[in-house]
Amino acid sequence: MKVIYPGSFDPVTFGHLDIIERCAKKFDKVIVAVLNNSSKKGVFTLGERMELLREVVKDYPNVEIDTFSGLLTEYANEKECTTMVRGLRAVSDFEYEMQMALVNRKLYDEIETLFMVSSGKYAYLSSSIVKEVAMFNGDISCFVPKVVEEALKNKLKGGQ
Ligand code: COD
Repeated sequence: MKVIYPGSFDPVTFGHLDIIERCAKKFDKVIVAVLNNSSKKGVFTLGERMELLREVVKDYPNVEIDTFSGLLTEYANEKECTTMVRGLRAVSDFEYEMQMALVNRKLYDEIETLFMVSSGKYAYLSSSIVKEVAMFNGDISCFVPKVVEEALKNKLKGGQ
């Protein structure tokens, strides 16, 4: 079975990676689909986010890094894949995730969203928290892979 794991990944954290690794073990193919959103400027460019993801999943041959713009349901249709995976950290994620799953199914009735519960040790982790800690020179080594830590430090040094 093939699944799509969509998101912003700005940048990828150990929380995302945990979901990707668990999916790679359960499914034949995992497409990590990075949103290309020209109206919302992230810290990392689309190319940088994809490059970091490629680096951290390089040991998983069944994981592909791709990008999409516009509606996720249209992308899913193009990819002939009707199963989405989303991570659930806390009750606070649930409302947004439920809304998104229902809207997606309304747009494309074959779409199913599978929720994977976060590993307890990453349940507090988000890309935004990591960026905030890094901005104040906090230690982010337990939140993101080394390559992401370095890329984020370089970004912030460059004043971007
Ligand atoms: N542990 C477990 N899961 C985690 C963790 C963690 N620590 N951190 C993040 N996750 C999960 C998130 O819950 C999410 O499932 C996934 O990882 C990606 O997270 P983000 O934050 O990188 O990505 P999002 O949530 O911003 O992605 C939103 C989309 C880009 C998927 C969404 O906006 C979208 O599909 N946009 C396209 C337009 C569209 O189709 N809209 C209609 C749908 S409502």
